Amino acid sequence: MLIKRDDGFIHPNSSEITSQAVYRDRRRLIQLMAGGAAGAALATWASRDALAQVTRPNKLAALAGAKSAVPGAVTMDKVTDYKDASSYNNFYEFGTDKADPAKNAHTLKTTPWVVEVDGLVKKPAKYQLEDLIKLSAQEERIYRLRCVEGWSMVIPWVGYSLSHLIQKVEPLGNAKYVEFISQADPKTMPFVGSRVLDWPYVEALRMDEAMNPLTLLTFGMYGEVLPNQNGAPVRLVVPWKYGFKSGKSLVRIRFTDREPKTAWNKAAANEYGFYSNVNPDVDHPRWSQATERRIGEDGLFAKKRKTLMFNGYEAQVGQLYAGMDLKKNF
Ligand SMILES: Nc1nc2c(c(=O)[nH]1)N[C@H]1C(S)=C(S)[C@@H](COP(=O)(O)O)O[C@H]1N2
Ligand SMILES: [Mo]
Repeated sequence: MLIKRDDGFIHPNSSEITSQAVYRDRRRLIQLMAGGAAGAALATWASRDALAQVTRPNKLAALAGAKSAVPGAVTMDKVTDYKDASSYNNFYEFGTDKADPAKNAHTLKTTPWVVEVDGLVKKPAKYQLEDLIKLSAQEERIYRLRCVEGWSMVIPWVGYSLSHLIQKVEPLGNAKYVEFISQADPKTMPFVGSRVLDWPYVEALRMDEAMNPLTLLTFGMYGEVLPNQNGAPVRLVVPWKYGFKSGKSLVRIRFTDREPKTAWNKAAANEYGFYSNVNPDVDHPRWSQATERRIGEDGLFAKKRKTLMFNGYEAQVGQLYAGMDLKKNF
C-alpha cells in the first residue's frame, strides 16, 4: 500500500520497502550473474566459511570493510589460507628468505605512523595513520597478487581506492607519476643497510594507473589490520602488476613530473622494468612467466596455473596501455 503525503511524496509502507529491498538484491544478483560474477560471489562466501575454521593464535585488531562494488574485486579462486599469506612473504627490509619477514618483522614499530603526501600537489599533507584510515570508507576486495618469481596468492584486502587520497591532495597539471616510498629504519628493520637494494624501497605508478579504482591503499587483510610482514600499517596493492610494485609500510607518497627510479629497476634494469605488468608473453630474462604456483597448493600433484594477462584484470586495466608496446615497456 502506498501512503500519499500532503507534499505529494508517495511513501511505500514497510512491507513494500522490504520487498523492494529483496527485489533490488535479486536484481543485483542477476546483474552479477550476467557479468559472470555470481559464482565468484558464492565462492567468496564459501571460502569465508572455510576461513572461520582456521585457528588463529595471534588475532590482530579488527578492520572490517563492506564488500567492494569495484569490478574485478572478486575472483573465482579460493582464498589463500591466512597462515600461508602471512608466512610466505617478500619484504627485504627483514631478510631475503620467504620465511624471514614473519620471523623478523615483529621489531617494526607501527605506532605512531605518519604518511607524508607531497610533491606536485596543491594540498600537501602529513597524515597520521588514524586520519588516513578515516579518509574514505574501508572496502574488502579479494585480489590476486602475483610475484615476479612465479607464485601467487588470493587475499581479501581491506582498504580504499588510492584515487580518494589523490583527489584530496589535488595534483597539479604537471603531476604525471606517483612515487611510493617505504619506511627505511635500520633500528627496526634489520636488513636495511644490507646491499641487496638501494634503500628506501621505492615504487611508482603512472598517474592514470594510480587513479585506476583497482589500485588499493591497503590497511588490512582477512578483516584485520595488516600483519607487519605483509606491510603494516599501510601498503599498496596493485593487482595487475607483479607483486614488487605493491610497496609495503609506506611513509611517503610523492607526485612528480618524471618517471621515478624504482628500487628493483635500479637493482637490475634488464629484469625489472617500470611497468611490470603481469604478462605471460614476456619472459623474465632468467625464467618463463607463462605459469605460476598458487601458495597453499604446492603439494606433489598440484598443477601450475597459467598466468593470465594483467593477472586476470585485463577488462579493468587493458585500456591503460592501448597503443603501447608491452614487450618494450615490460
Ligand atoms: N617495502 C617493501 N615492499 C615490498 C617488498 C619489499 O621487499 N619491501 N617486496 C615486494 C614483493 S617482491 C612482493 S611479491 C610483495 C609481497 O607481498 P606479500 O608479502 O603481502 O605477499 O610485496 C612487495 N612489496
Ligand atoms: Mo615479488
